[in-house]
Order: sequence, then structure tokens, then C-alpha cells
Amino acid sequence: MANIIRRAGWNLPERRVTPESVYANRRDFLRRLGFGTMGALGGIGLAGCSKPEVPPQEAKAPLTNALAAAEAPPGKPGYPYPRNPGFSPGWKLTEEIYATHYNNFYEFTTAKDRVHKLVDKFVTTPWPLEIGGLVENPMKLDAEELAAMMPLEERVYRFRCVEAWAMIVPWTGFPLAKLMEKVVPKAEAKFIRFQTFHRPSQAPGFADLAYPWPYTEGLRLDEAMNPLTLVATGIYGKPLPKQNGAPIRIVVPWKYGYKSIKSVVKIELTDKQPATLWETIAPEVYPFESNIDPNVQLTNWSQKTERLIDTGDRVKTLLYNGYGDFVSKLYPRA
Ligand SMILES: Nc1nc2c(c(=O)[nH]1)N[C@H]1C(S)=C(S)[C@@H](COP(=O)(O)O)O[C@H]1N2
Ligand SMILES: [Mo]
Repeated sequence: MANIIRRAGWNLPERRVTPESVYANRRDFLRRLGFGTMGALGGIGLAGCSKPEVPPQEAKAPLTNALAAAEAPPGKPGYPYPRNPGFSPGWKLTEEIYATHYNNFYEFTTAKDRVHKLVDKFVTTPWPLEIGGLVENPMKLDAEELAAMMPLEERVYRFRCVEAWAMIVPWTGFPLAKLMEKVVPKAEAKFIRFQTFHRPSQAPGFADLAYPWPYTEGLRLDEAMNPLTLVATGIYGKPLPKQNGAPIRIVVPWKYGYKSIKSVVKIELTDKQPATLWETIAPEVYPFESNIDPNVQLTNWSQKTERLIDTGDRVKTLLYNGYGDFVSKLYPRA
């Protein structure tokens, strides 16, 4: 296992997996995406800039339009859904182009800036979804049918990757608790297990057999029932782009980002704590619970601060990602 860990670079901070200097400022990021305006070479000294440069204003509108045209699947009614004011503090949102072009989705690639280029073959409609295990009313239905049954709303959440980058994004979705009301967990159900699609012909990252595919994640049932735990179908007022986990993913904002599993095909209630992909690989680094805590460092790098992916600002990490009012009761401290 140690061997695999070294080979795949699990335990490396983001700046070693993806050179931090590559994203040293916005101009450089956009240039890598093919949108840049400045000369391509000569990035010397950029890494030293603490404040990212603001790009030319003209660049913004066409960019946003291009994204909207490319990524909002046609024929999806309802978007944007109303924003729930209870989950939408006045935070400044991360610019959409960052949230949709800097992704972790290892089924495609471990290169965060390339995921969006590799999703063409990934088929997300139709999307058969199974909800079963220890429930009274198991369900098999399409992701769109499920979304149509649910009260969709928008919520702005902070999101924090264990690699120490962070973003603030508006998700569209519904509380997982609403789905639990429909399937009715049996008394023995104590955990919930999520599983991502596994189709090597549609995503090149599956070829890397160092990872125990399919990607799985899990929560305690009380965590799953917490009102914060969201089943997301959209982001930035549009259906989820494939690279963000279309057509349906889980968002657990007080836990490290890897718990927020993408492109879910199966949800199962269990009486035993399910294995997760990351815990299987390195349990001492990525334990099942994985709550965000600046004072617990299981990685080789510090978790005390985080870098906002658009501005580059470094800010202090908060216990439970700032969601203590919602979740601290789940974790009584001695
Ligand atoms: N199926 C699947 N889900 C996944 C991942 C993945 O590689 N595969 N990466 C996780 C990690 S490490 C993070 S930080 C978030 C990133 O979500 P985003 O790309 O929408 O920001 O997705 C999580 N969910
Ligand atoms: Mo992550």
C-alpha cells in the first residue's frame, strides 16, 4: 500500500501534484485554458505575486457566454431555482470559470485543469439511479425523475478540498434528508454508501488501476440527515457540468471535498460503516469522518489555511468549515 501511495502521489499537497506557480494568478490560469491575452511564455516572477492580477474587463463577457453556451444542456426547465436565504450569506462567490475548470475528478484525470477537456464521451443522460439497501421503499429511477420529485433550491456553500484550496459556490439541489423521507431507512440502517459510475470507455482515468474503482463514499445516517447535506443537480444556476459531477452529486460542506462524491449511480443504506475509496487507500490520512478542522493535520501539509481558487487569497480554515452551528452537535467533544 505504501508503494501505491508513493506511486500515485496521494499524500502530496496540491502544490506538488499541480505546481502552484501554474495558477499563480488569474491571467496565467486563463491562458492555460486558452483564453489568455498576454504573451505565453515568461511566467518568471508570477509566483511571487501575492495579489493576482485582474484581467482585462473585455475578456469576461465572452468567456461567460462561451461557458453558458457550452455547458448548459438544453431543455432543462426551471433553472435558475430560487436561492434559499437561510443558506446564502453575503459571501463573494468564486468566479464560475474557476469552479468549472479546476476540478478533482480522478475518473478522468488527476490534472485539475484538464478534467473539463476529457468529459465529451461521458454520457449523463439517461442516468439510471438506484437507492436501496436497508430501506422500506427502494427506488430505481432516472436522475431527472428524482430531481423532478424534489423541491430544488439554490444554496451558497463554502467548499474546502483537503489539498487546501477552497471556493464559495451556489449549488442547486435538495436536502438528502428529503430523499430519506421517501425511501424510509429501516431501524438497522446506520450509514449511507454512495457509488460513482464505473465506465472505463467513457472516462480515461479508470485506466489507472492504482485506484480502487468505483469511487465510493459514505456518511453516518445522522450526518446524511443533517439539513446541510445536499444532493446537488446544478451549480451557478445551471445543471451541473460533467466535470462537476453531472447529473447528480453529494455536497457535504463541513467535510473535506473528497466526501462530496460526484456522478452518483447508487445510494445504499447499510448497518456497517462502508469502505470509501480514499480511506481504502490511506486510512490514516483520509479517515471516514474527515471533518474540516484546522487543528488536525493528517496530511503532510498544514490544514490551518486555504487558498481561494479565483483570487488566490489565503484565509484561515475554520472548524467544520464554519458550519459548527449546524453540525457541532453531531460530534460531542469530551
Ligand atoms: N467520483 C468522484 N467524486 C469526487 C472526486 C473524484 O475524483 N471522483 N473528487 C473529490 C474531491 S477530492 C473534491 S475536492 C471534489 C471537487 O469537486 P469540484 O471539482 O466540483 O470542485 O470532488 C470530490 N468528488
Ligand atoms: Mo479534494
